Amino acid sequence: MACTVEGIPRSHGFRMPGEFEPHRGCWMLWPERRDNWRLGAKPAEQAFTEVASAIARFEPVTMGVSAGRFRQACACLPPEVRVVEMSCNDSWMRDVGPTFVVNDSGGLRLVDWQFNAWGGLNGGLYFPWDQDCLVACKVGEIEAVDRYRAPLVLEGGAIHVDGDGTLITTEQCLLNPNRNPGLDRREIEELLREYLDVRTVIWLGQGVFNDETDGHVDNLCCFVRPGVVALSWTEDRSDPQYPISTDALKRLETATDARGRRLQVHKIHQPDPVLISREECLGVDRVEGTLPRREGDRLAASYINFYIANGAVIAPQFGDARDPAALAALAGLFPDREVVGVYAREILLGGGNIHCITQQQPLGGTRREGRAG
Ligand code: KQY
Repeated sequence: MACTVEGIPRSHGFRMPGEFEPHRGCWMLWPERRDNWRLGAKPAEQAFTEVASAIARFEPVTMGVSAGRFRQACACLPPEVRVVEMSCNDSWMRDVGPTFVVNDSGGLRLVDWQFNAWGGLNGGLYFPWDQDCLVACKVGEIEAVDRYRAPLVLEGGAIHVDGDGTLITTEQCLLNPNRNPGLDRREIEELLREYLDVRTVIWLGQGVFNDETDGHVDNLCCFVRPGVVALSWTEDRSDPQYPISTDALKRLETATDARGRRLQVHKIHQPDPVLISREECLGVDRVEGTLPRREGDRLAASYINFYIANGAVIAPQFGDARDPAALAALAGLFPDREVVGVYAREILLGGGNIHCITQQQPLGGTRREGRAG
């Protein structure tokens, strides 16, 4: 059995590793909501199966599935994907799952954040979210990993770390009054330091235009390795994304990380605007309290929302003319990994992308040379 650990990870020698560090495997959740995924979630299930299959070529994948969908998910997924029964309100493992932390002697624990469905009753995306709140704990029980309960509303997609003391996030999300209204920037930074063992927090402003998560950083910018980030970009000055990306660029170029390095920023041009079609929005069940899908609404499409697996990068594709350039850019940034594109429009229609539906479980910590205490 796993237990709840009193105290804070930093003082016990635990830190959140970068996603590019070695993994034990990847966790996902099967699409659940008919008021989020169109056509009874059939197209989404196909897309989730493609993502799981792509990742499973490189590391073990576990899919959590609610009881009612269990047999059907088993029939869809390839045998190399482990399927476990796990209730959830929907399928966003990045946000409802644990954040794993490691220490230098092979220990692994997890941080179980507070979750309020991206804003609770003040702009949240659905109600209720009681089952989502149990997911991190259930993952810990299955893996026998002890957990810290963090007194902070935070989704995994709201942060990226370099594993070397630096975290990036957005003001739009983490300072949003619908997450932690009682905490100011300094108090939030202190909790991030304590629970993830980071020393430097780099604040970007807004997330990707129209991102319904209130601007998760994982759709805008991520670490490729310490000192190097990728940023979603547009050259179109009339696009509402332009001021967002230029502001982020300015902040990244003037920031220094926890080791005093200047960041190298690589721009990856976004696809042309992706809009919801009439047919797509008609396929979604309308339920009061869930963010409605409307014809013509722009989706927050970005190539940054990729998953880094052992030896691979699994990247979203949109059927856009810029898809090949994005894959080539990622191949240049990750020369030692295979870059695998997965057509991800169906995931985007649900409000996120590949990074949002995955959560890495790192290998237990290994001693890394040169790491400052
Ligand atoms: O991390 C994410 N992008 C989650 C989005 C939730 C969308 C619910 N419609």
